Amino acid sequence: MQQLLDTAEKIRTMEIRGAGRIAAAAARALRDYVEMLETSSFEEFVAKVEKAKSILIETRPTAVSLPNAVMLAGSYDAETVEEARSQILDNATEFIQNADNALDNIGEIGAKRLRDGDTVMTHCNSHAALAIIKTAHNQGKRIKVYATESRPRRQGFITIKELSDAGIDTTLIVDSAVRHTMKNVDTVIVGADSITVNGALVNKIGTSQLALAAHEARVNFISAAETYKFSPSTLFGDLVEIEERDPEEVISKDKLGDMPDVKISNPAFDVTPSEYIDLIVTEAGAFPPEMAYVIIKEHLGWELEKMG
Ligand code: RUB
Repeated sequence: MQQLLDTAEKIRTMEIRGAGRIAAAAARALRDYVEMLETSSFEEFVAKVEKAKSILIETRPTAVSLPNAVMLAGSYDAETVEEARSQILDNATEFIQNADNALDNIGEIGAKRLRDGDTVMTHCNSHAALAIIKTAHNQGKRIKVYATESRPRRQGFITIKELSDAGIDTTLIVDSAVRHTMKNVDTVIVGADSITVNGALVNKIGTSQLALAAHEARVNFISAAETYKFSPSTLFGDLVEIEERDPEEVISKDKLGDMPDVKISNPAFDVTPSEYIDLIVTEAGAFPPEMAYVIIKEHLGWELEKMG
């Protein structure tokens, strides 16, 4: 259990971050936990596995990749401990492998949308978005990238390191320079924490500003998202919870000084409506956001019928 708790803590504190990495880490933690789990009855096994799943799911509320990973990796239909254990080990291993392959496919599919000489803007740090940019670069296309700083946690610094290590022409901008810079951009590519059944994109705070500026400047706006980033529960009316993080991420109490009346708001994600999104690139193909229901139905197997 300690290892699973450690992973949960790393996800909560963002030592492990990004919807895809969170999902893979959770699937791995569950697999390792189940592999070693010793119980005296099937009922005890079920109770402990379900407890472990909820510990992982409760770490961060917005990225649907987390409950989807835990659901896909941790599913079983068995009557004995050994049967259930073996199914979970297989499902978790398959999830991790599929997630890895999905990134390669997203890179290949998305790179077709970039031309030699294109300038891309990206936000935060998304391995799916970067897979597209790196694949296009590896195909010999000359791609320039504007990467936003992404306050308050500055994940843009991770992005510029990854891009410059890959030899890609990279420029860092502050978040407030997005609209000013958009006139130089051909395509915006961002990741996804969740995509709702109506095709709205939930991603790092500020994503919707990129989308608005792209829309105004008639620049393409693409989200790169594995199919496990689509949210089945939105089909049943649930809203995606926007994580509100510690104000200390924005400004420390020391720096704030003597201003007890000042409140600080630190929403970690925002929502971009589907009308601002040209394309969602998944491992199963490139879809318009209006097709979100089909992805949920066909790739996550969560159909309306199951409500009954
Ligand atoms: C990360 C973020 C990323 C998505 C997609 O937020 O918003 O754009 O998670 O990333 P945080 P990926 O840093 O708060 O986790 O494509 O790597 O899954």
